Amino acid sequence: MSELNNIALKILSNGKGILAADESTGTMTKRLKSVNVESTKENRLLFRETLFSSESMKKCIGGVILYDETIKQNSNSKKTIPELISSSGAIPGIKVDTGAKVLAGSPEEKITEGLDGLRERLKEYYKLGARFTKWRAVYKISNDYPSKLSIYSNAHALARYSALVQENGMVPIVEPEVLMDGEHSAEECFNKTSEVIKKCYEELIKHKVDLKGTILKPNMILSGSSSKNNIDTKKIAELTLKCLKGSVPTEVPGIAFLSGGQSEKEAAKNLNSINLMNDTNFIMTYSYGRALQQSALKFWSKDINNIKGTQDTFNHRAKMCSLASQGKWSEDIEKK
Ligand code: 5MM
Repeated sequence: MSELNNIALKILSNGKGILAADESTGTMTKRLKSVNVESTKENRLLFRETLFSSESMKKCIGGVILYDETIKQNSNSKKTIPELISSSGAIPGIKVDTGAKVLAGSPEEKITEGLDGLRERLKEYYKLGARFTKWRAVYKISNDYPSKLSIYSNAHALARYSALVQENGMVPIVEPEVLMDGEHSAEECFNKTSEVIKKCYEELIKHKVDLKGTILKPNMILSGSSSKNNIDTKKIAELTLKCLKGSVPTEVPGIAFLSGGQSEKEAAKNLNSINLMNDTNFIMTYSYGRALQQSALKFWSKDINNIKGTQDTFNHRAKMCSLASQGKWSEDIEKK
């Protein structure tokens, strides 16, 4: 088994998933402002370090995606942040794209940038302790979108990124996020997501990426957030599995979903339904940002020195996600 495949399995197996704590400073500032906390370097570190030293890191979190600022910081215990994460048995990862920018040729859409100088940055991140990376492409759904241009150009960038990451001894997370925004139906989300994912693998294969050493981070198949035709969790699981079975090559070891604006509870419930029905060999787990952090952030904002209370709140969420990744979550456990 290849070293990269081992890393991917270590991150995703045994009821573990990924904590996406890679908000860029702009996004983190929005999150902190929403709970009336000033977005200083110290506060961003304090919140993140509080999560990274929680008990649930040992049982529920296989990998943490960091942002450039955080991977270079030291924790209170004088360990570097990657050392702190590794000390609980989790693997440090790093977001390496530089953001989604206007796509020339289709200005309503976005192309993710960051390929220039990437090889050099990867070498630096490896030295800092990263063993996996993340690159996120975003697609919106409407009558005309995503366009063929955005589907192709983002897939091409994801493939070039993945090849460079493997060249440097790390596992690339391939994140093509079809956004929830809009009035579209779940069937439209299914069709567009399938097209997007198939194109990504077409490009990854062309670029000779070893699929066994990659992780897919997709959206679940949901109806648009402004749609009036919501589908139930069973249908979400059915469509999500059908989409992934039809578009993801079997060599890929695992799939770690993004939460994409679902509530914490929805994200756990839907992942649980997916695992109850999972008849594939793919590990199906989480790579949640908001759906792991929201309640903890709210709690923390009331008293940023209440480390224990914040960690208890985070531990509960992490446990719910971990149970969901094994099909063992329930409404009753959620309330405890
Ligand atoms: C954690 O948020 C990441 C986005 O940060 P920027 O937009 O600032 O770059 C994001 O990529 C995240 O990893 C995924 O979208 C999953 O997060 P959610 O909150 O959707 O689970």
